[in-house]
Amino acid sequence: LDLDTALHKALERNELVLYYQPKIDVRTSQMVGAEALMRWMRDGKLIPPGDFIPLAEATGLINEMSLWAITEAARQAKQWQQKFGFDSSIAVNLPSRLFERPDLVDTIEQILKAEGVAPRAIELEITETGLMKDLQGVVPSLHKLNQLGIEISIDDFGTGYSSLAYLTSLPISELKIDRSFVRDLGTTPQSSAVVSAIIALARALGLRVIAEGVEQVSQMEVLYNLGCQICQGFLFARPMPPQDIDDWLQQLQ
Ligand code: G
Ligand code: G
Ligand code: NA
Ligand code: MN
Repeated sequence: LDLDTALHKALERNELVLYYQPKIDVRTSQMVGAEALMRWMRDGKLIPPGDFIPLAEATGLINEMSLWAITEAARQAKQWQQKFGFDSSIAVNLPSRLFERPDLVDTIEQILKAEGVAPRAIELEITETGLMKDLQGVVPSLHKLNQLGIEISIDDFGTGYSSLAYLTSLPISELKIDRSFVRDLGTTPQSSAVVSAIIALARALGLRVIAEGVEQVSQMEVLYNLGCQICQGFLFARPMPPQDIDDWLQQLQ
């Protein structure tokens, strides 16, 4: 079985699973959201996304997989709402090519209706590079998603080439500082300059800002001092199966 065929079957056979990584407000240490990250349970082994997402993107299967991820994340959000009163959102990664589907927004709206969750229960992450690659193609859908009440986060921010002027007109809610800048915080002065500029930009545009890939207390402290209070990374929690998030939510009660 080649990998492509196996991946098609994986989707049919429900072998894909979502792991969740908490987003933490460092002032309170509380979970204020989570990012859904795909895994493939293949023959009892958990395959990381790096080993199958690139192939799925190359073949186009990623579109179907992403719609599955939205459905699964919505179902999970509903369950956490009912069990724990969870009222923040789950972020799902969307590849930019999914925006080529003219029915994308309707499809997402229908998924959320069918799962019985409000649009704000789901947040969509799209990479800066993916966004800028096809701005004309993506922007109309972003506006429709925004009108529905679904928030958009720009992932890996700082690694692409955003037109800053254009950014002011986009219906986005969050900038997610790329982990490469976070990694170099404290070692190269340029990275704290970039992080500081992104935070200032977010402020000026009235957007939330979050840092990903936070692994060290020193990184968290620099981020906090520069004005970024929401962090995601191994320092707080790895991506984990939903049962483990239950424990986090239980503690909040
Ligand atoms: O979970 P992390 O461990 O290793 O993920 C590796 C890469 O795969 C990241 O770039 C992440 O954005 C991507 N990825 C993980 N889950 C999804 C998903 O559901 N959809 C898309 N498009 N990318 C994902
Ligand atoms: O931006 P993207 O969607 O690619 O981010 C998700 C990826 O980041 C996943 O592969 C996830 O496992 C990884 N990740 C999450 N926290 C950390 C961290 O603290 N350090 C590193 N190196 N990777 C992380
Ligand atoms: Na992401
Ligand atoms: Mn990212």
